[in-house]
Amino acid sequence: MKSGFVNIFGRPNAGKSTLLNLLMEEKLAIVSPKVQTTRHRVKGILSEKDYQIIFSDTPGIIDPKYKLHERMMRVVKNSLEDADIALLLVDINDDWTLNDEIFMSLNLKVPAIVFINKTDTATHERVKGAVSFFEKRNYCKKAVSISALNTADRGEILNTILQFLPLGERFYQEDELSDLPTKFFVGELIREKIFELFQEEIPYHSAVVVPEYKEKSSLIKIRAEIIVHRETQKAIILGEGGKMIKKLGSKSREEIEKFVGHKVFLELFVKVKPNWRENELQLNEYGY
Ligand SMILES: Nc1nc2c(ncn2[C@@H]2O[C@H](COP(=O)(O)OP(=O)(O)OP(=O)(O)O)[C@@H](O)[C@H]2O)c(=O)[nH]1
Ligand SMILES: [Mg+2]
Repeated sequence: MKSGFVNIFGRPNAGKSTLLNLLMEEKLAIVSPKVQTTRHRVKGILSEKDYQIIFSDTPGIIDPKYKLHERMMRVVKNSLEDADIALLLVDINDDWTLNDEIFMSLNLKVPAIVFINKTDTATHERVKGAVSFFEKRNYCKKAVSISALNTADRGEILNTILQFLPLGERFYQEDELSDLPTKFFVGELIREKIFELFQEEIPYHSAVVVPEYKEKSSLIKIRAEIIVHRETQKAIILGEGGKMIKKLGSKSREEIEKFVGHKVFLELFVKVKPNWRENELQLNEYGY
């Protein structure tokens, strides 16, 4: 039996959350074309007959500008400490040298596999170049080119990881998928729709909390609050005559129903908390 923690690191937008979802064959982590989507560590527990892998998706590595960012980078640091294997993810179209500098600065003490992602968007030559660039690096045990959007790549990715996974017993029950409560995923799915529907600073100035999640016989009743910095942002989220929040509500509800496999009644509220990203108490309250 093999078992261990396999934590995914990389720059924002490299495709870390997409990779977690591919490996889990389940949408556990939210994804968007915008940077800095992920703010938490999201564990995905993959249990098979002869192995258990506890994957962790982490926030993209950045220079922190706000207390929120500092908390996000703390998540990265904690994930570095308990990893058995580090998966370093690079967008093939990103600056390789910059990625390399970041990977070196992590001072990894565990085997690292570099996955060069989004190879569906690059030429064969460029892919070969990236593999040979990274496989020469000291921290890199193996460099593999992948596309996290291509389900056909899942088998090879898993086989590569299994080569480095330590022997050991399971850490979690076989039927556990994650260590986070359903409420967390509900909040994240709403946040994903905020990334999809709103532009510029709005997704970055928003947090979502779920104070109520009640299972009734015929449906699940959920109350969620969207926290923003300013009244003007609240007005944008509400939209003219409440048009936007209605759209956000129905898109979120569809995703949540898919996730929980049940009919959902979702109520959304918008609250203004100036500068919540810099407020320790509010960051605690919102789960960061
Ligand atoms: N073409 C292509 N797009 C991809 C691939 N993998 C991910 N993407 C896209 O890249 C964007 C970013 O993906 P995410 O999974 O959110 O990236 P992330 O690394 O988790 O980003 P942060 O959470 O912001 O750090 C999304 O639009 C994905 O659909 C891939 O293999 N090929
Ligand atoms: Mg992510």
